[in-house]
Amino acid sequence: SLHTKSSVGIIGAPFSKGQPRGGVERGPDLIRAAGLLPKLHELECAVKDYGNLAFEEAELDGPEGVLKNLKAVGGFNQRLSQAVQLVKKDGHTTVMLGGDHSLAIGSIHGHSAAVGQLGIVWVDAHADINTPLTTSTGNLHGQPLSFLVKELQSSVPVLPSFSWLKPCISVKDLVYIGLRDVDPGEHYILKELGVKMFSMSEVDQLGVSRVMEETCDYLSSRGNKPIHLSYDIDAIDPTVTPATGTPVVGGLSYREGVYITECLRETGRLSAVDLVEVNPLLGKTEEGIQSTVSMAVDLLLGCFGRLREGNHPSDYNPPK
Ligand code: 6HN
Ligand code: MN
Ligand code: MN
Ligand code: MN
Repeated sequence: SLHTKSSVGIIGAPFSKGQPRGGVERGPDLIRAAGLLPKLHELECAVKDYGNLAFEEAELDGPEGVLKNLKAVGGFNQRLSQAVQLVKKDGHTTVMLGGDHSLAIGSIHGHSAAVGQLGIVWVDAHADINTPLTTSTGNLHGQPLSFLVKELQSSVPVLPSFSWLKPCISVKDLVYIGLRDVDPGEHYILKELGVKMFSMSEVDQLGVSRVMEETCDYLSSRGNKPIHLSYDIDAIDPTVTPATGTPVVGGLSYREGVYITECLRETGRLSAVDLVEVNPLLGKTEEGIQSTVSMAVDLLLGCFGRLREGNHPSDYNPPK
C-alpha cells in the first residue's frame, strides 16, 4: 500500500438518548466482539482502545418543549468532545462507535477543536439536519448537524445544555451520500443553503464510482481539509443491515457501502470516523443482527486499508 500505517484510537459511546429505542447502546461492545481489533491488527494498524465513555443518567431530564433528553444528549456530547480531543492529540485517527447519531455533535466538535476546519462526509438515509424548530419527532439524532453548521445558527434557539458547543463546520464543507428519507423542513434547508448531496437518485444515476470521484473533487476544491466520516448504518439497505432504529428501503448495497470507505481511505486524509445506529434489539433474526454488525466491521476495515483484492503484511515471507 502507498499509505503509511494507520494508528487508530477507538472510543465506545454506548448512548441511546438521542432516540427512543433501547438497544443501540450495545453497539460498541457488539462491534468489538465481532473482532474489530484483531482485524485492524491484521491490517498492520496500531490500535488503542480507550474503552466506553461512562454514561450518567441526567437527573430530571424532562422534555424541554418537543426536544427529548436534552440534558443527557448535551452532557454526554460535551464529554465525548473532550474524549475525541484527547484521542486526536494522541495522534490517532478516531473511531467513535455509537450509539445513536446525536453523538456526531460531540465527535465533530471534538475533532474540529483538535485539528481545525474539517470536510464532513455524512453517509445516511437521513439528513439529520432538523433544527429544534423543524423537528417533528423531537429526537436529537435527527438534528446533530443543525447544532454544528455555522450558517444555521440564526435558526437554532439557544439551549443551556448546548452552551458549551460552538458551531464549527461550514455547510460548504459537508457532503451527503445515500439520502432517501428527508423531512420537508430539512429539504428546505438543503436547497436554501445549496448543500452538496448525492441522494440515492444520484447514486442510481451516476453510479457510486462517479459519486465518490465528485465527492473527493469537491472536498479538494474546499482545500483538502482533514475528513470526518459520519457513517449511519441505516445508509445501507435494510436487507443487509436490518438491526437499526430507522430503516428505510432502497439503500446502498454492501458493495457501494464498502466502496465509499475504500475511496475515502485512498485520500489519505481520513481523520475521524463515526459508526452509528447499530441496534441488535431491532434485528428480528440472529442472522439479521450478525449481518448488520459484520457490515459495520467491514465498513471500518475499508476505512483502514482492507482491500477486496487482498492484503499481505509488509514483512510477509513467502514459503520457500
Ligand atoms: N438517524 N428525520 C427523522 C427525525 O426524527 O428527525 C429521522 C431521523 C433519523 C436519524 O437515523 O440518525
Ligand atoms: Mn439515518
Ligand atoms: Mn421521515
Ligand atoms: Mn443518522
